[in-house]
Formats: sequence, C-alpha cells, structure tokens
Amino acid sequence: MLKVEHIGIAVKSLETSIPVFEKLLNTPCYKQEPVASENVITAFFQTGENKIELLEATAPESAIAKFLDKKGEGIHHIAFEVADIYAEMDRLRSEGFILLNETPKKGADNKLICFVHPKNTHGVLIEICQEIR
Ligand code: CMX
Repeated sequence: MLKVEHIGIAVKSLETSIPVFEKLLNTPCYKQEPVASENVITAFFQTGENKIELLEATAPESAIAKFLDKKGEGIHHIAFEVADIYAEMDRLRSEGFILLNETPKKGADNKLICFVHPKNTHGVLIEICQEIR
C-alpha cells in the first residue's frame, strides 16, 4: 500500500464538527460531498499529504449511524491508497481478509474504494482506495 490516504472520523453533525476541525488543523474544509450509496455526507481537510474525512450519517441504516449508536463519535476507519485496487483486493482475499464488497465502489473524493472487515484486522475498519483518473 502506498500511504495512509485519509482517516475517517464519525461525527453526529458536520455543522458543529467542521468549525472544530478547521480550528484544530488550522486549515479550511475544502470539500463537502454526499455519498448516496453509503448514506453519508463527507467533509475533507488536507493535512500535508494525508486527509481527514468527517462522516455524518444521512439515514438510520447508514454504517455511520450504527457506529455512532454503538461506539459514539471517533475514528471510524483508516484508508490506504493503492496503485491497483483490483490487484490489491485479489491479494487481500488470497491472504484471507474479508472484503466487504466484491468489486470496488465509487466513494467520495473521486475514488474507487473497498472496505476490509474489522474482525480480521484487530478491530480496525480498513479502506483501500485508488484515485479515478
Ligand atoms: N471499526 C471497528 N469495528 C467496527 C466498525 C468500525 N468502523 N463498525 C462496526 N464495527 C464492529 C462492531 O463493533 C461489531 O463488533 P462486535 O461484533 O465485536 O460487536 C462488528 O463490527 C459488527 O458490527 P455491527 O454494528 O453489527 O455492524 P454491521 O455488521 O452491520 O457492519 C461493517 C459492520 C464494518 C461490516 C459495516 O459498517 C460496513 O460494511 N462498513 C463498510 C462501509 C462503511 O463503513 N461505510 C461508511 C463510510 C463510507 C465512506 O467512507 O465513504
């Protein structure tokens, strides 16, 4: 994997959390983007070569709504950039990891994404992502 691309943080409200992260990171939120297929709205901050993604649920069935109910606000996933998401999915499958989608999905910020189940990664939800060119 090439680098940590972003860290996803589950929040109850983008309206209240964006100003906090703008102050904390001393940089403006550069983009808000809904991802309808995931029932979330995202907000992005650039920190050096990595990003922070805030995630607010837009429906009760959203993975973010379930996470907030169970664990409360906090780090939701770590996303790694990969050069070839199809090859990386094959590699992870062959190593016995459980992928949460069969084929890459279109995620926020112009990315193809795939999630790895946290039960095989010591409780950390992992995303792999590749920029769509
Ligand atoms: N990090 C670590 N563990 C997590 C987790 C997370 N983000 N989300 C859920 N879990 C754990 C739960 O605590 C639970 O653990 P226990 O079995 O020990 O209680 C287990 O995973 C199952 O959780 P659940 O609440 O029953 O939830 P589901 O099985 O319905 O779903 C998961 C869990 C990870 C499969 C689901 O959230 C998923 O498919 N996630 C990938 C998609 C996603 O997260 N989308 C939102 C972000 C989209 C984006 O970034 O654009």
